Parts: sequence; C-alpha cells; structure tokens
Amino acid sequence: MSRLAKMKNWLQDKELDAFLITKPVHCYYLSGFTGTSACLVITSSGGKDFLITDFRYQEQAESEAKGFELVLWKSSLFQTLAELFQFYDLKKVGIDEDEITLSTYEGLKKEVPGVTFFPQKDYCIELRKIKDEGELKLLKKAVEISDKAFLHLLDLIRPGLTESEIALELEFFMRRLGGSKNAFETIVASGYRAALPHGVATTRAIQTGDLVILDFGTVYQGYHSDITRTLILGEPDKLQKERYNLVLKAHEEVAQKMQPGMRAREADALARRVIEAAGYGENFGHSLGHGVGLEIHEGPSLSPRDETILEPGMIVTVEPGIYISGWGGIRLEDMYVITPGGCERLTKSPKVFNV
Ligand SMILES: [Mn+2]
Repeated sequence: MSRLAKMKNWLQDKELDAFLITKPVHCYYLSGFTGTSACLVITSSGGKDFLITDFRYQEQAESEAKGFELVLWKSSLFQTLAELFQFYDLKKVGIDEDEITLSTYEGLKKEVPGVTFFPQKDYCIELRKIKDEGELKLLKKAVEISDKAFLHLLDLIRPGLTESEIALELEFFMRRLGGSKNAFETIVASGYRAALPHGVATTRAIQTGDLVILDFGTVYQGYHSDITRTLILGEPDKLQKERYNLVLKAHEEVAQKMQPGMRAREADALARRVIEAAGYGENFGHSLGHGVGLEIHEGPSLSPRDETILEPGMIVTVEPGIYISGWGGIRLEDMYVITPGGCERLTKSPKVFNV
C-alpha cells in the first residue's frame, strides 16, 4: 500500500475529512516535492490531494509532485485554504501539533471559517519509522560515504591537527562523494573534551595519548547517516583499553541480540546492563540510539522509556558510551536495519582504537 493510501486509511479511522501537512520533510515524504515552502492537504477516502505553494515553486512542484493538484496562493494562504476547504466540503481537518505555531493556529481558527481544526501527531511520524527498499538504498549510500570519510581520516590523523581541521577534512570529503550537507554539527571531542557527549569541534590541537571522539554524518538525497568512532593517538593505557572494550562489548551485545518483536527499551537495556555490571551505569547518561532517515533523529528512540516494538525495516543507531569528567569518554556508534531474523549492521567502518 502506498504512503498516501496508508495516510488516507488513517484519516478515515480518525474520522477526519483531511489533514494539513506542514512539515517540509512530510511534504517531501508524501509528494516528492523538495521545495521548502509548501503545505499539503491530504483528503480521506479517494478524494484529490493538494499541494499549496507560491509562484517561486510552481515549476518545481509540477514536475516533482505528480498526482497532486497544484494550488498557488497569492495574497493570503489562510484565504486560499478557506476557499479550498469550502469548495471540497472539508470540515474536520487535522493539523500537526508539533509543527504548527500558535500564531498559525490562531490564524486558522480566525480566518478559515466553517472548519474545525484538530491538532495531533502527523501520522507520517509513524509511517516513516519503517523504511521501504528505496529509502534503505539511500540510507546505505549515506552510510557508505561516512565510512569512506572515516578511512580517509585514518590516513591523515596525527598529533597537532586541531579538532576543527579534522571536522573539515571529514566534511569536505563527504561533500566530494555526493553528500549534500552535514547530517549535524560534526563532533570532534579530544582529550578531556571527550567527556562531553556532544562536544563540537574546537581549535584544540589533538595530542598523543588523547582519546578522540568523532561523531559525524552526511545527507544523501535527503537521507542521513550517523557514525561515531573513538580513537587514541598512540598506545592506549590499561584503563583506556579496558573502558574501550567495555563499550565495544555493550555495543556487540546489542548487535547480536536486537531483533523484531523486542521493545525499543529492551534494546537499550541490553547495552545498559553490560555497562552497569561493570560499574559505569552513571557514566552512560544518554539513550542507546535513535531512528534515522529523512531526519537525523526520528522514531523509534532506543531509550529506557520507548515502548515501540521493533519491526523489520526500522533503521536505528546503536551508540553506547561512557563519559568521565576530567578523563574523557568513549562512544561507538553504528547504524542498523532491523531484519526479519534480527538486525544487520549498515556501518562498515572498522572499530580501530589506536592510530
Ligand atoms: Mn547518533
């Protein structure tokens, strides 16, 4: 069943006449439109669907959003919506509670008479959790670009380089391989800064003996990649080695046991148990992982609180880590697809420790 058909079924279940899609990623997901300024009106039960945009995007919308009726708004989007809802007799319309601002909500209520708006979660959030073949292919390509960037970095990383220089090398390399932008602000956290789970790159020069956390990713045709490796320059000491192996063990525990039917929180618990048993529970202060796709963070969340049941086609990161103030930190992150029999690692980068 197509994404649109699933959406329409959901609207029928909810007894809504239509849903106003306002999140750009969801406009793209349902229509293929890549522009940044548009909204969709998805109608229940077989009716037409509409893409509403302005003059700047007319040609792009015509070529990208096949199957959608194009509506151009001129002076007022509210007025255009009011006319459309009235003409097609759409009286109960769902709106995205996570996306619509309070002022837009007030505007809709005031300037679109005869329609009742129902703020709620956009069902696209649910649909996007399970990736189809086409999406999986793009995600694999995004991961492959990051993998190549990591290998490239292994060749050139050396004491004296600054965190920003390292970030730039990764980012430049990924762009050259077809990545359209960084998936998020690149994290290069070295030495004592490795204790910061989200320490973005600074001008600090890396030194022999430093732990260096590299967390980066790219976007390929809308789809994100996310990888973390921790390196040490030179020979690790006993404690560094011990803690690295602990994080690795927690990671591999998940790689071996994560499977469909399991709850997201149970996947989190697999890693957490290993780290807690070694006495580092307090040092693993974040979730095990998150879904990845058109956004860098999406459902499901592999957190102690997420009850989502894992299903084949979900893409998640697994990224256990421990962080110790004044000492540094270690995190190892790969992306996985949940398969009918378990899970498959998408990330191919080796988990080398010392360079
Ligand atoms: Mn991540």
